[in-house]
Amino acid sequence: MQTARHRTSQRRKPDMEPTVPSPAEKQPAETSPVKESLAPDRGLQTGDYLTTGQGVRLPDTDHSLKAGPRGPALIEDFHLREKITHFDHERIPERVVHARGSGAYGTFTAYGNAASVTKAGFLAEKGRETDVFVRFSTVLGSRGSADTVRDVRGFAVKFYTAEGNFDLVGNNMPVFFIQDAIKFPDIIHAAKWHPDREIPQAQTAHDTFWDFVSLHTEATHHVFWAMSDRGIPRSFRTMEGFGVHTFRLVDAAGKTSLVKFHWKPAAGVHSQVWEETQLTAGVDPDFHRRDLADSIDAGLFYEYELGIQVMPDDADESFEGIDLLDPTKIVPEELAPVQPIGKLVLNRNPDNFHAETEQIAFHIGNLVPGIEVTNDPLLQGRLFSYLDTQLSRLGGPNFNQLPINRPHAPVNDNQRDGMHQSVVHRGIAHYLPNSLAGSEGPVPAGPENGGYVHLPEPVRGDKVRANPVSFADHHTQAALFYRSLSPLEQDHVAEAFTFELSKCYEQAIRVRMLGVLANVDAELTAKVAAGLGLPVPEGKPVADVTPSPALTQITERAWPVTGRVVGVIGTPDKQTAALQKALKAHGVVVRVIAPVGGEGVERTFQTARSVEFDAIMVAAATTDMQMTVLLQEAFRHGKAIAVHGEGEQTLINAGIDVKAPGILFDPDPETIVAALGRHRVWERMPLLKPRAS
Ligand code: HDE
Repeated sequence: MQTARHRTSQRRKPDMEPTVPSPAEKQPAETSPVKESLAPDRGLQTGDYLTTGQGVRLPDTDHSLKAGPRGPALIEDFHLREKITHFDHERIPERVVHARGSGAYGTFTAYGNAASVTKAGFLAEKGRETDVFVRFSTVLGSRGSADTVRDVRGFAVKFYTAEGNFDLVGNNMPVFFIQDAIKFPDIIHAAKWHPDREIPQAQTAHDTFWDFVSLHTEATHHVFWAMSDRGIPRSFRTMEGFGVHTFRLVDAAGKTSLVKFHWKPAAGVHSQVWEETQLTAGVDPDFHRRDLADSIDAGLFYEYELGIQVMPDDADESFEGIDLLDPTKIVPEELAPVQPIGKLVLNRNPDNFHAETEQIAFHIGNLVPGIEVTNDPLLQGRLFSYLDTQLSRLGGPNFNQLPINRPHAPVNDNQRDGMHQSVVHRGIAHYLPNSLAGSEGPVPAGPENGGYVHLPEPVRGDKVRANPVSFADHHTQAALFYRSLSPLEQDHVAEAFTFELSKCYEQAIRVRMLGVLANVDAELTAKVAAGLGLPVPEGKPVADVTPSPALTQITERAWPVTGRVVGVIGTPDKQTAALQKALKAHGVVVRVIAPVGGEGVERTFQTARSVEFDAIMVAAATTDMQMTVLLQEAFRHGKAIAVHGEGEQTLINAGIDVKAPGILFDPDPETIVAALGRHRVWERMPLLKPRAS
């Protein structure tokens, strides 16, 4: 039987048509298939007919060549062998960390004020626009794991600048687990799945992770971030990004500063709640990547500002007592404000996940003049790792020729040959110095011609395997972070530690980790110990810290609501239709949820789940069990619920207290927008039934 696809292609080009091109069909010389195949972005997918990889036209791709209809298959079937062989090799190794990700293209526009600290043109030149590709990722899970797990998120940005590629390969947390790159294999071995069964997937709630962390206190500050709401972002649109390390910027006059890079989301920093993340992982494992792609398709672009904290480049490379080479420390924004230096808008989806998002190769050593690295020992090791890992992931040294990795600046590197070489290099003198290439060949560029000249820093020291003493305090900034959070966020941290440690099998690990917490904060330790049913250990909690208000994400501020999703239960009437129109004008996505499908209905009672929506509007009476669950979850997760007409009865049927905060009767659009802008109805959260102790 023929497939639909086969029939379609037959309709377009009936079988009786000649399979060899007529003279009129032959393409003119300037667009010959040979030339097209050399245009790297076009690939080989040209012409009207299905062909083999060798360009031979094919009459049938559904039946292998057999000795009679009942077989056996014949080895001379070059089409069968080629098709299956290619398929057998379609996958490449996933990234050893950050395997699951999704990305988008965008434009970065410089404000120009960074000229005071760097000569890097894409930052210093006011109004200069630079193409970028951003890949967001989780760290621990495999490529097919869920988006909404508790984990660090990667925030890697490739700037295709006129001076060459610059990669800012950051995370959504400003600190890291370890201080020295040599421990990276250890922490990742401990954090990923257990090697015997490859479980658990994409999470840290297991013995080896907490074993490592409890034995290795430099991870303490980082796990506080991971256990906080930062570990479960609402979307990539609502998370900050951090360069983590301190970089050294050089201005046009050669003056240097130490800086930390920050991405500030225009939409504010918002997270899911824990139960919501778990439900989402089942209902829509692609929640974050879907939101990114759908938002861009709808023109609801993600926006961020790039900012820098600027610190003087003093001899001891520290600021206000904080060692700037220690990647487990932040510089509180109150001590060094984040100064915005440019804007990033993500405005184009990739066309092909494999070619673009999967094959993009970031490298922390992709630097341009005006940006230098520091001696942060974590950063130093990364300078080795990123190039190296591409050799096994992308299969050889020519991955820079892939369209997604190719600089938007001229490349003339004298590199030749190697696996998957796609350039037909000309000439014989691919070395320097030479007297044969004449004016064709590349010449070294001094600083006057934009050459990258490393800062001539003196380097001297005894060979040692040791850390500076200033790296030794592993607890103060964990306390600083925890005590800067709102009480609700602090509760979430306590619940997350309790949940994760409860998932360990070994009691000794729980006890040891409680001992670590006891050296940070007594109240937190008591809460976690109570949850675990363990005695509160003695410790030396951090005494006084000055909190950093910039670290809390629950504030009075109402943020822009672009891309937020409101679910409307019931067929819209005139009143709700007007409300929907007004919400859409704010960039809110409105989805109608009706008993069955029909025009304008995007979800049915059977397919809708609460986790897809940031707020709900109930405009119909129903006792449908799934709507009851949806409303109860939305209520429990602190989402605003707008009520129209018979909708009140639906809430009562679901057992929801209609007098609770955030139940909005016949609200005008501005009231809903204000509620969405605060992300959740925070006042409702403490009133929800506390967990039985
Ligand atoms: Fe990475 N990291 N990393 N990392 N990292 C990789 O590179 C590594 C670190 C980060 O979307 C790998 O191409 C070492 C810090 C992101 O493609 C690998 C160390 C930060 C991504 C690698 C670190 C990051 C990676 C795996 C300790 C935040 C995803 C595949 C010295 C500032 C990039 C690849 C993408 C990916 C090594 C620590 C961020 C193996 C050895 C700190 C966002 O090269």
